[in-house]
Amino acid sequence: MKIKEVELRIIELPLVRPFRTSFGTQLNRELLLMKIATHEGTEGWAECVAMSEPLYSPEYTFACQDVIERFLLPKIFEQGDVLAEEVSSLLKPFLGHQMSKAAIETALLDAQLKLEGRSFGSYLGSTKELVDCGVSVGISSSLDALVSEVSQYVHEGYRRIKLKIEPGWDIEPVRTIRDMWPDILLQVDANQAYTRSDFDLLKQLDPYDLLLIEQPLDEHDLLGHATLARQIATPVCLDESITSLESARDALALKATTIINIKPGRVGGYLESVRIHDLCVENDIQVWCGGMLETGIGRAANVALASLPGFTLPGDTSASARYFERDITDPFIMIDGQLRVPTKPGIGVDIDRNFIEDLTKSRKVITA
Ligand code: SMG
Ligand code: MG
Repeated sequence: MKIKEVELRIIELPLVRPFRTSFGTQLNRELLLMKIATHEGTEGWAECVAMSEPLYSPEYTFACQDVIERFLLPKIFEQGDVLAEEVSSLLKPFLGHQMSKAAIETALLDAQLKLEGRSFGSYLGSTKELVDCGVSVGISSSLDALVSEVSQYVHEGYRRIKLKIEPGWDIEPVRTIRDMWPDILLQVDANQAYTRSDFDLLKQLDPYDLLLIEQPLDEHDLLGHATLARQIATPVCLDESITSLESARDALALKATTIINIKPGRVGGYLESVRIHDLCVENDIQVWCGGMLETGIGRAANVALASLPGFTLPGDTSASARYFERDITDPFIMIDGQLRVPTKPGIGVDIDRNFIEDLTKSRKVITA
């Protein structure tokens, strides 16, 4: 592919309800959209999943725009003709910035697959037409509010509930939800909110038959996770700590994780995600697809990824209505707890350009 120009646009969409995690509360989803126009005549789209502040990971929207503009795109332009499959090795000299790199690789892949007339799912190795959906439930203002939110999701058909937890909001909410729904698939996510001195507390989650506990400790504390995993019955699942195939391999070897949450942005793209998926399949490790409050663009690609055979647990791939009143693509509608994998060429969604225009905070076009 030969890139003609790249459009970087920061948009902001209101969330249908505030989303509170152990690191903060979000009312809106600000994100960076990328559109790549190629000399071959196709257009590729991607969203960069970084948040507006460096709280989930070191990346944040404006820094992504900066690194993309200042370092990553010039390197790609220098290459002239470029394939999506070459992006990660071309950008390897620049350390970190996985979400920014993932956006470039994904937009190129979208453009490339549109030219080939091939869908994202078919290219990645999809084996399913439908994927099971879970939903991530933020920290609530009260147990009553939590019960009412979970109850709504259960009635809508979500096949798995994930509760965000933090010190002071853990055992009690889990007990409440487990007592009300004894059979539902239930898991928790701490986003690094605990320390090595909290193991006794986390052990108190053992009776509630949780599928897993996601990222209880600091992202760099693999040894702490391995120690915790030996002391509690709930399986430990890493999210923030897994930033590449190598880190996944290390975490598995150390037994710091027994299940992996794959988020394409966090690991540098969908191609690295497939490599991690393959590693997990070889080692009989369950995987599921994480979420970053994506719009329909990122969701479409995630749903395609989640349809690979190793994704055996429901993902944080919820319906558009879970996040936004109105999505920037044709909405993802959940039927019987599942989303349909797009089959049109590329990412395979129709983009609502007029709506994107209304949501735009800044726009920049960079010519190759
Ligand atoms: O996309 O449904 C979604 C959000 C899922 O909880 C979710 N993501 O740590 O897994 C996680 C968080 C990261 C984003 S929180 C703002
Ligand atoms: Mg998580």
